[in-house]
Amino acid sequence: MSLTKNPNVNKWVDEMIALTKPDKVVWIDGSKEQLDALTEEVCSLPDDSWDKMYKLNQDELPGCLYHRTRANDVARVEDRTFICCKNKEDAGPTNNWCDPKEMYAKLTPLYDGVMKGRTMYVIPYSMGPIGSPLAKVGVELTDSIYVVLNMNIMTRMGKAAFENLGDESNDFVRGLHSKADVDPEKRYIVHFPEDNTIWSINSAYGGNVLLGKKCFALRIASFQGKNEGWMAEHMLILGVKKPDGEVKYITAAFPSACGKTNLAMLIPPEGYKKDGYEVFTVGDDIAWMKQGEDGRLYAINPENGFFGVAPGTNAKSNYNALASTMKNTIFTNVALNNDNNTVWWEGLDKNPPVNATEWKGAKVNGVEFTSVMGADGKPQKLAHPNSRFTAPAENCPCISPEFNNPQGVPISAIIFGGRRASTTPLVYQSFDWTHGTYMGSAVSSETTAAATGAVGVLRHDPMAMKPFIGYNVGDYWAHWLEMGEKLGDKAPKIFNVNWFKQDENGNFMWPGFGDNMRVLDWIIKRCEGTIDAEETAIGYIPKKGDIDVTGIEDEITPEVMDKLLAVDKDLWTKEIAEMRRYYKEDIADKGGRIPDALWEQLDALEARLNKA
Ligand code: GTP
Ligand code: SPV
Ligand code: MN
Repeated sequence: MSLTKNPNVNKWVDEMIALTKPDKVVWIDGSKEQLDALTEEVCSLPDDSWDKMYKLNQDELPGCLYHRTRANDVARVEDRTFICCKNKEDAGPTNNWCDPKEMYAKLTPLYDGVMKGRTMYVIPYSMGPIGSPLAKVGVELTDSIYVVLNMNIMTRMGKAAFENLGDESNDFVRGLHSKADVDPEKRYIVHFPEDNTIWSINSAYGGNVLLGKKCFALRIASFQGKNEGWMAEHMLILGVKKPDGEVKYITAAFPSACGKTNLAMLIPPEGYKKDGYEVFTVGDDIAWMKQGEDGRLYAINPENGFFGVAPGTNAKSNYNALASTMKNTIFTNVALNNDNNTVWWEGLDKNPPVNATEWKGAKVNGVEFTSVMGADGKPQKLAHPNSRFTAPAENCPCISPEFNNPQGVPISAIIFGGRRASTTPLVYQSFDWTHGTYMGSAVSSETTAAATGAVGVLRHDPMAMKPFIGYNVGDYWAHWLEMGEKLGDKAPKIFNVNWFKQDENGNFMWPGFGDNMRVLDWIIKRCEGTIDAEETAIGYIPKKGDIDVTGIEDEITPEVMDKLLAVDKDLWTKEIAEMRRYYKEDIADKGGRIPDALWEQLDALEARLNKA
């Protein structure tokens, strides 16, 4: 029975029932009894069922569950992701586009009767704290219990979301998901921004099916933000508590699998801890930001949990993330240790289980699995490189006391970054907001396993939003410039970082992780105006000795620091030439409406570099 009187919701749900023809419809109220019953049901499915979940060792990992997706369904599929608005130009050159009428006509037969013999779950959810002026409501219809249980972790799910929507509002995002077919050629992740609608079919991977996340909170929300005067960004939000007790809030946009979760949960090095520094997590992936009454930019995390990359997560690299996964967490595509029914992934520790099940479901008893070579000639992995945990934010030992603050937190600095083996220094600061917007537009990064396709290829990923901007990228940049004008001298300062610079031997030069605190420290001091900087052609960089290396002097000698902060004229000349090509060929020539101010920034950067 429906959980709301809202006729807009009920009419749409009825239409989708008529289309997908489920045997049964269950409205998700979010109660413990209902979720417990669904957990029992999904864990009692036969082993070969696509929705099958397993209970893990309930003494060591209470409330934790395990799931494997199909081997061809383990990451976001950008080539099958569409923005369908009336005018092609409004989708712009970074999106696949199709006319909405045509796309509805193409997908309707795929959904027709797709839930016959299945149950439809109606999931009401809020992105953002219930009652926050920045929060928004979505409803996802799905035939997957795995999706319901994940949405329960990632969003504020249940009846309260309908109470927030009210009995009349039509301002909710309509999501329809079905996992009908394993054929990746029939997989579609489709957004209709002008209809507040998302249709996702034939995937079970998180980024494609937890529709509150990338689909709503970035692609649809970025479009809403443009129209309503706020911003939806692929950014973590953290608070740094300083020795004087003040907390400074920072957001950072890095592409997928480039270190947001890690930075958001950073543990400062010993010296900083002793001085009283502490880091609090507000969010690890998405920020919704709006100007507050005092004129500053405020951010909320629309999510309620972390959908984090498992490999590489360990007690040393990210203690807080690991601790977050110790209860009520869902693990997807990691390996099972069959001796004690717990989970394992590469980088967790140096003891891969021998009696294991690898991520595709094969038992590997008795063999040293990591010495088995795959078709690519590389050692096979027990866990998929994009295996993930879905963990409740409340589990995080360093969750911010402001996590549920409906007003959000005031942002002092915005950081861009990516994986760059060369060229980009460890840190630099923009001259102003407009220059910072240029810097964001110029982010490029080596690709990772978070999306299907080749890994390690340098690609442009403006503001780390390339796969997530729900409209024309040029208009998106214009929106950034407009926000800067509105914020004026209260705008956050803008920085760029690169934790991934490599030496001649291809090793990372910077220790990263907790030691990134040393860079945050410089950034905060720049925001406070308490530290000077060196002006270069590309922006402000730290003066010699201004990045504190106490405790890592052996590794980060002055020579290494010089290399980390170097602005190499030849490399930057190439970078600028590539940016001209990118702006012109990839964006402007393909209908990207680049604001004049950004072309001027590129010209000015080139002129400064030529003079240097
Ligand atoms: P998404 O969830 O896909 O958006 O990823 P993310 O940006 O949150 O990335 P995450 O923090 O999960 O890190 C991805 C990978 O980068 C992991 O393998 C980390 O171990 C690695 N990583 C994170 N921070 C650092 C760092 O400072 N230095 C180095 N070298 N690696 C890092
Ligand atoms: C990303 O790829 O940026 C993620 C994981 O955060 S997913 O939700 O799958 O998009
Ligand atoms: Mn992400």
